[in-house]
Amino acid sequence: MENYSGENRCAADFMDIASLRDVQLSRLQKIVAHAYKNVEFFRNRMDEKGITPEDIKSLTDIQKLPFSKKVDLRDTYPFGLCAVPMSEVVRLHASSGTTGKPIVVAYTKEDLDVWSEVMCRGLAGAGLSKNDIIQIAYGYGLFTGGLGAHYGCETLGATVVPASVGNTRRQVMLMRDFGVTGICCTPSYFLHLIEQADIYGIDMRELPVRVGIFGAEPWSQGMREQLEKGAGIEAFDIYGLSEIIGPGVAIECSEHSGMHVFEDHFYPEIIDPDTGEVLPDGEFGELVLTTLSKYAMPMIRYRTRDLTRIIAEPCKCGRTIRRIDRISARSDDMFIIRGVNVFPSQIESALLTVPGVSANYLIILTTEKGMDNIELQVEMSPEAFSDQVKVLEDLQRNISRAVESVIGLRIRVKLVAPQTIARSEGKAKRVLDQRIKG
Ligand code: DLL
Repeated sequence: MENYSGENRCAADFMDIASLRDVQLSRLQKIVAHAYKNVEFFRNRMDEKGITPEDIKSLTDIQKLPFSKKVDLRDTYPFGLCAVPMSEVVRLHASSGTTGKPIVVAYTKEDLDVWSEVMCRGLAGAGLSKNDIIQIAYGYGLFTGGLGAHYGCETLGATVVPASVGNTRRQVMLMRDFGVTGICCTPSYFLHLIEQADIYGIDMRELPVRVGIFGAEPWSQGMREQLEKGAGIEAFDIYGLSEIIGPGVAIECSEHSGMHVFEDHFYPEIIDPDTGEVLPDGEFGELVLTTLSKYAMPMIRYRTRDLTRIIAEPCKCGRTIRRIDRISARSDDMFIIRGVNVFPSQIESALLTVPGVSANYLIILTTEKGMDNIELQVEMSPEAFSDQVKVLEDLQRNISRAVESVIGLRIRVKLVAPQTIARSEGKAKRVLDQRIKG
């Protein structure tokens, strides 16, 4: 990769701000012209607003451009947003979503190079190098996690173990036998790996694994502590989405105070999700991303639905690219219960402040006598597992209080024995909505 020194640093991450803004503007102008010329959807939307690519004279002019959304990808399924002929497309990925048709994303050879570059920069910033053996336990296939991490690790020059998801016993065996030093998977799956290793008599803390690259789903600080303590590793949060490129849009550095956005390739904005108004750096809202250098399927001002804020203050690591805060929630994940807006991530954060619980939980929404109810099923950690009623009651009360203090609603807590809540190999399913609709 150009400018990658092999010592955890890539010059592009440390560019002076004025040069970075120049790079962003010239890339933005080029990509908007490309999208306008080659994608009917973007041309129509811009024409409706009376905007032409020539109107983009400064970075703030991006605000004149129309937003795009997931529904636009669905409506143009499968290739309606492609900006190059199919002969230039070398890869397709798709994200299943919860309803209807998947959304499809396409890459040229150069787009794949950009993806590999950002992943490589991120992995290097997390302290990984060509001397590491990295196991990839994100799914390979249409999901972007596996292949995205794979190409990044290869660009870094690391030794890749392309394990994909599943077969947990074999995953643990490979980690031990190959002397794996880095692992990429969802945080919930890594928690499962730690637990299973324990059952097979392997203490993950004694294995050489020292770095975990975890993303694809929201996870809390409490979860980080469980993963780091349980495996003796340093955990890094990585963010991305298929529509923009896949994993590698942003990742933590070793300061762990937000994720650096590779903003020479992905331009971030935060908007008020209700009004669409652009918010100043530091304010929480919906993340909007524009791809500055992806040519097969450029995305202009894509509304991610992910809620966060931009951290513009300089990071201690010296990288000049700005950070985003941990994704606190996805606006689609929010549920409304008795008139109160609740995000699953709020429940996880509160839950994991209580000692003696594991990060395996399930939120079950039901209707009882016409009223919405939340039941929180929580697995106890094996150490805290007890048959003493008093101990269990205390724990239940502590969890209930901790959650109530955050969401303002009384919830029912049901403690369940270790290993009873179904594990997921990819993104964990945290909410079961069994409410009667209508
Ligand atoms: O999940 C890409 C990815 C793979 C990211 C591996 C990181 C690691 P999608 O399946 O399209 O792509 O889902 C994207 O997942 O809009 C967020 O809501 C959520 N998400 C991804 N990373 C994080 C994270 C991949 N670190 C959607 N924290 C995004 C919270 C995340 N949510």
